[in-house]
Amino acid sequence: MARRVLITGITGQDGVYLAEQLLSEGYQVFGVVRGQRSVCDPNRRPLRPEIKLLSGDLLDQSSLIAAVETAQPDEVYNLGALSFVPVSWRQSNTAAQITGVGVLRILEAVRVVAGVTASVTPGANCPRFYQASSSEMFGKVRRTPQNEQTVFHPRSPYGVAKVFGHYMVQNYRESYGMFAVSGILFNHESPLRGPQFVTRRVSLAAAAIKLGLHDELRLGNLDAQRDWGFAGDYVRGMVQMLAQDRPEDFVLGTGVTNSVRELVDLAFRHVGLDWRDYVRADPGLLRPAEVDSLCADSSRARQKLGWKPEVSFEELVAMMVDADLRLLSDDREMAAEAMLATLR
Ligand code: GDR
Repeated sequence: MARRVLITGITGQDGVYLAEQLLSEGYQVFGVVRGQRSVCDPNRRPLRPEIKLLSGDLLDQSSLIAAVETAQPDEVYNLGALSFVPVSWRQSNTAAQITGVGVLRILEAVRVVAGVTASVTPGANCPRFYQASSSEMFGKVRRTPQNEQTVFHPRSPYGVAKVFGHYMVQNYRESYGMFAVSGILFNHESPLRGPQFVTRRVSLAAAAIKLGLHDELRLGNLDAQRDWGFAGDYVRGMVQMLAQDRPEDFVLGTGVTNSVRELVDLAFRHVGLDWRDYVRADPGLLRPAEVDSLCADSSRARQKLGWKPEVSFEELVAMMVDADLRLLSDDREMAAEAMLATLR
């Protein structure tokens, strides 16, 4: 019998890569979607038809119980969230409900359907659970690099909500003996990244300007520094975390930090342009509180999981710019227009 997996956030970047990996390993994949499929599929790759989509919402407890009952999963990955950090200031309550309390709802759905109570044998017949925790939880860091022991100091409602979810996972593990783990993932990107995130915004702009479709790029904080890796490497790590003998949290990141300025320089140089001729700082894109710099210490994942990132920052940027050059050259009418609109 094929192993069964239920994924929330299946229409997002990580959901697409994870589903592809698990399908290739012979899993039967179920995805939770909110009534309708995501209309904005940046790379226009439809979800694989083998995936069974179930209606459900992280805001709605009973819909999650129904999804878990239907899927009868061996594993659950909670990748659903309001993942664009700036939105979490404008919709802080929704961010808290989806990104924070949503974790509790899906954990509770798993626990209730499996019939696990504090008095039952720990972990009995209960699906394994993966939570997408985030380096945004570290926020204002005093120590670098950051690992599983680093103290959290989130700087956005998004980060605060992720901390709540992170501790709920730990609490369900300790209260019920569930195999529930959090992967604390640093920024991970790909050609499937949504156009609002900085790497994709830059790769789209570099490609569009090169092709004469656009003439400038407005950005916020050029000094922000992130540890950027390739999403395909990170979903591999998620799967490895659920395959361990014992439930444990892991940090995944490259250990290499670059600034937004360095990202822009690399992307524009890749298409033979000087970024200084096109990039304009826009104070309207600054955040109320910023995470200045992040750098991962993923030595525990490297030792215990044998995980390591395969794609360098330079390769990642080239991959994303090349994909956007293809996207914008292939189809100037439809998808390209929608993508370009995000730069305006
Ligand atoms: P982040 O990703 O907030 O780190 O969260 P994002 O790409 O949005 O920002 C990274 C950094 O770039 C700076 N920046 C800009 N960002 C955006 N989006 N647009 C701009 O124009 C711009 N100019 C400068 C930001 O200020 C920031 O410092 C991502 C998300 O995927 C989260 O869901 C996830 O949890 C973390 O990564 C790990």
